[in-house]
Amino acid sequence: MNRTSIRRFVCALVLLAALGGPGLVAQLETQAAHDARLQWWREARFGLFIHWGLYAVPAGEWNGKTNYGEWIRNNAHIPLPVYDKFLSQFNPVKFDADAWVRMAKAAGMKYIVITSKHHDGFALFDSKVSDFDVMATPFKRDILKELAEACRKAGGIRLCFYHSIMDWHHPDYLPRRDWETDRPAAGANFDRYIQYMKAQIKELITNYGPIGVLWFDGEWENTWTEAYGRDLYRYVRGLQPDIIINNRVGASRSGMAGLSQDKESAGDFGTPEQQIPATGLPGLDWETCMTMNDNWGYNSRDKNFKSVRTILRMLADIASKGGNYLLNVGPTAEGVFPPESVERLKEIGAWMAVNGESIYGTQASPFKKLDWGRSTQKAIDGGARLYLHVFDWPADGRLVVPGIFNAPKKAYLLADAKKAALPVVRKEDSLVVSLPAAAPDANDSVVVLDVAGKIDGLKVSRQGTGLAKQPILDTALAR
Ligand code: H79
Repeated sequence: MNRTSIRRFVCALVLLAALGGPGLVAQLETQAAHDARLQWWREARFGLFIHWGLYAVPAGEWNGKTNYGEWIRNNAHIPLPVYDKFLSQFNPVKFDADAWVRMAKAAGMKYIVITSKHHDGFALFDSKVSDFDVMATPFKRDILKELAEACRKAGGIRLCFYHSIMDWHHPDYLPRRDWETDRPAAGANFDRYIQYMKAQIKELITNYGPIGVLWFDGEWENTWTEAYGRDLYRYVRGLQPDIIINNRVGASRSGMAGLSQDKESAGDFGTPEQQIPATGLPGLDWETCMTMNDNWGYNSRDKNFKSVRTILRMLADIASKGGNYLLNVGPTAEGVFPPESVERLKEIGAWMAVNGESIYGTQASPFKKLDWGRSTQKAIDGGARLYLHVFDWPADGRLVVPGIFNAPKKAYLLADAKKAALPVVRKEDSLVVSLPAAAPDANDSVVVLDVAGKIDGLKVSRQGTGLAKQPILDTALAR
């Protein structure tokens, strides 16, 4: 075997291991029960991530350096007693849970994942087992309670929590940061830390539930094991049987690609971070989480926001590969979303209002590659409906859909309320749709193509090749 084929072989092995079955999950439920539990999440496709906590107070700046985010305590080596002072400065008087939920819903998002606790250990809720919580700030309002209320009132959107396993604040958490000389580890007891974490999780599920997803993170330190992960997974499912839990509950994630390597590992879905898998991952549930600029937590200087075009094309790309998109906002210490985020959410919502049907409840593309964009699909009566996401509107007005052997039934623009038929002809193994001269949307125009029977194309969605070295941003998306 040459180098390339060895690499391919290893990739295939990794993929097979990942596809090998749900392991722990299979012990707890049948495939049908599993599918029923994940159904809302698979259909949702688009969610809002919110990173909010004490780190919003310094807003990315410490001792003249301005490139910090939610990791500021660790990266700027801020001693605990100094960081604790942010407690008295956290007073987000402009926080309006209803407004946040309204913005997420208007953007077409179906769930919100907010940091109940990030690595710094600060709880955004009223925790009876911790003094390092929002009730110890001048704000003294249970933020998660207000969000849970707002979601319940609004309907159609699920509240979910991000909860960090790693904790830089709790005395029993181990290991200490290697730069921390003022916090001796003597006397710390990691099992006692786990009891504390479980107590907080019980509060989250009992007082704010039912919740959609419990999204763990910070599982990579050597104190956390797969056995702890399996135990935690069972514990959480025991508290709320229909909850969904990400794969970072366990200890077998492979780096930022976010997919579990061990088929026995705990967790319901993979979590690629700041990247989109190069291809679809048949049989795997996954969600790409991504920042809108370069930081998760609020950084007042970070103006490197992705364009609406990039975000929308990423959403289509991810859906075309069978994944979800969890897009982040980092609110300010006053309690508002940065204006750049508000603006983008609005524009995304305008596109979703017209084209949401091409995202929600869709399946991965049947095509290997589409030069002009991406596709998603849905089963319909007697056939399949293809949603052709056209990024590059063909100058000659001919949209070539390659490698499809089904008979065409009807084509129209999703933006056309009248659904006026677009002519479709067969040319060898392609269908060719005749398009109007102007694209209805400069970022992503969706053409609906209904065909008879199941799609005879590839069963695997591919766009790009290989799982290794996945690009953070497929540059074609940003063109
Ligand atoms: O909450 C946001 C970030 O603060 C958090 N995850 C998102 C959702 C995050 N924590 N760390 N990182 C992101 C980057 C950390 C990467 C590493 Fe590793 C941890 C490199 C080595 C240890 C993860 C585990 C990647 C490889 C192994």
